[in-house]
Amino acid sequence: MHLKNDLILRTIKGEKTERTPVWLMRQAGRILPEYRAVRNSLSGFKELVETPELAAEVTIQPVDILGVDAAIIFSDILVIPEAMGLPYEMIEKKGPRFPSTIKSAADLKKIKVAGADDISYTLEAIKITKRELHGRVPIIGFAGAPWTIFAYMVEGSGSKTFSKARAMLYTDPNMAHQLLQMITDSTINYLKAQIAAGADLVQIFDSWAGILSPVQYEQFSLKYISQICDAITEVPKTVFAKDAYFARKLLSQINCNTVGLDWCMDIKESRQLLGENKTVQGNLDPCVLYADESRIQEAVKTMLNEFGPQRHIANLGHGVYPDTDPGKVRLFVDTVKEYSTKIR
Ligand code: 1CP
Repeated sequence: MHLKNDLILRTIKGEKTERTPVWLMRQAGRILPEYRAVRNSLSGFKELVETPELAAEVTIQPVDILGVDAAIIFSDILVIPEAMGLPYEMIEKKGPRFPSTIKSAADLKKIKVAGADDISYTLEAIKITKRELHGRVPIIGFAGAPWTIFAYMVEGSGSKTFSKARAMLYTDPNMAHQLLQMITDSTINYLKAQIAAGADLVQIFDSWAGILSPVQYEQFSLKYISQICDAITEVPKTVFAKDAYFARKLLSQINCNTVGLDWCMDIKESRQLLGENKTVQGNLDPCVLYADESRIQEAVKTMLNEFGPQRHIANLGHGVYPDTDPGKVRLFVDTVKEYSTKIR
């Protein structure tokens, strides 16, 4: 279907655009009362993820209410472990938990490489979203980076240190590589199926990139992200490696189109390290949105001036925090739209 708003896709190609495109990581869910209304009518998060009509509804809400330039499909990175045979629970107000985890080589025999059929609910949600959006904005498909998924499968939940997951890189690196390869193959199958269902671009979230040493990052994370980027040739790819400031030079060399920056990464230095062929995304501190309106506008303008008018997709430096006022998010979006038009 013809896209009425393809600003993001044109920006990714390096074309001159009339303004800077904008969306927010974690824009679907979390902040909107309209989302909570849908969510509270159900047994929990998983039911929403697994009910395609409702997942599509909350995917489209931010497009209608916030005016963003893309819809990101409502799902979670943890659908991949579940599809591989390691189910998760989502504990209210606490986060994900895996009743069983990967501890030994024997555990690898109990899981498999996931195929697209194992996550049909999200694919169906993308198809419905595509139909209902009528080409208003592109749809972003996504997956976790293999290292970040590995971290949850071994650790069993969120963690400050992910010490079980990191320990395995020393105690049994061969097994770690086997698991990472299985996750990578599953992720390629899944992303290709998302694209076939209608995703116009895809983002890989490496939320726990920053807890590895630079050498480990190259061996245990980037290697697999790079395989995914090489395998996905159908649509543009964005890699967001949170806290991996040490990896920016390496990221310039892999086959992705866009690199996401968090707010601790210097914008000009990142541009230099990434080179002229990458589009960059980010990177306002999500905490800016707790400030008063004039400060928010000021911070957004400073950010836009630093990135410059081309090859920039405006976003936060991580997901929007759940208690952010949707009015402030709307102000962020509107300020990007207005001010970026002026600096061309
Ligand atoms: O915009 C969107 O919200 C789209 C859907 C989306 C995305 C892109 C969700 C829904 N989760 C994610 C990605 C995701 N999930 C990441 C990568 C991005 C990031 O770093 O924020 C990670 C690490 C997760 C894992 C996860 N899922 C956590 C973090 C646990 C930890 O280690 O601290 C949590 C709390 C979830 C639950 C979750 N996922 C999504 C929502 C809306 C929720 C909250 C559940 C609810 O109350 O409804």
